[in-house]
Amino acid sequence: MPLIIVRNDITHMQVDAIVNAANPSLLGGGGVDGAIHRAAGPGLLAECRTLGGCRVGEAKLTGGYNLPSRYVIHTVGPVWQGGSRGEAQALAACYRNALQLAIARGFETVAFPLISAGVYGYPRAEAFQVATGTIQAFLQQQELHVYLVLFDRDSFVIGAQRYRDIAAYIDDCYAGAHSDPRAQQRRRAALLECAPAESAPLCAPSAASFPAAAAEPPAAAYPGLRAALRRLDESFTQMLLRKIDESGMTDAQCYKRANISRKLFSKIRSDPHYRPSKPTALAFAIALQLPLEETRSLLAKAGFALSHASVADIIVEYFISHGNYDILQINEALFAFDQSLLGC
Ligand code: AR6
Repeated sequence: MPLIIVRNDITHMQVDAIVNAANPSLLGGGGVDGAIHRAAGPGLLAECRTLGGCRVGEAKLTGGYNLPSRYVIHTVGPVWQGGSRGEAQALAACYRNALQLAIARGFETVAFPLISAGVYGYPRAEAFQVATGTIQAFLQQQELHVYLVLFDRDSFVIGAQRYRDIAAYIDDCYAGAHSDPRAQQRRRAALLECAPAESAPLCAPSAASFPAAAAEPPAAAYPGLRAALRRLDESFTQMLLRKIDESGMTDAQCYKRANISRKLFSKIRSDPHYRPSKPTALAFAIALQLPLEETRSLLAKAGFALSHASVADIIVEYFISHGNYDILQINEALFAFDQSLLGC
């Protein structure tokens, strides 16, 4: 189900199918079309000649030849003519038809470029909105991993104003976290006091610091341990399932909002002691619209914290504190600041 935005050359994507932003002849061209034909080799052009072209908004399938992807879905985006000539509908049709073709062929992973946003002149921010909106709507009904592959490093995905706001928020948080020189001195002094006198490697315990192989089960060797283990706090999985029930959402609504695949969610649900990655735990906090304190509690269940030493954490905190729980927008911001995305 997830939509994943990545910065890459689409010809390097190892997926079931990459999508080509072609022209109606399907006989090659510049931009991503040229790159795909170069990487696939002459077999691709030979197969394209048999297809009889492709109309705007339609999608046709070929093999991937020398590409790492098994197939190529060719689609033709609209040429930008000012926006009032049905461009948005035509562009949305490109994504929908390519996605339907992928589902019909049983594909699990598909990668799209930003169709029409190059030679065809569609304004990039608007092309991006059509792409993400159409893919998201499709993924509400279908299970598929969709990559939106952006070639250029660009803040357009979140808009200049929001980019500036988040950058300012990050600056403030960093300033807050790093502007107390006395605290910094105390931390340094504490670190120096703990430093080993000799040049023993930090954090690498010597063999002698491990107890010899236990003759009896560990819990029996430490009185009270078994009882303490029975009093374990609510686990991540337990808290997650409780929060889903309290929210009134179904499981499927929750994992879809979290941009998490059904497979991963099933794994988490069936294991009371599952340890998710931090992006996964955060994605659920966002899907459940947890306020900051509860987000911290859910993260703590998985052994993580929200830290002002992490740009990604500050960005997530920015969105939560602004009451914005749209995971796509959060991921767009993380992408714009070169951070790992939530969910997946
Ligand atoms: N990987 C990912 N994205 C890429 C790559 C790449 N290797 N190369 C370019 N892009 P365009 P269009 C991005 O012009 O606007 C061709 O001549 C690029 O930065 O390839 O639909 C066809 O034959 C941009 O964001 O496609 C048609 O005549 C996006 O891909 C015409 O161009 C689309 O740019 C189609 O124009």
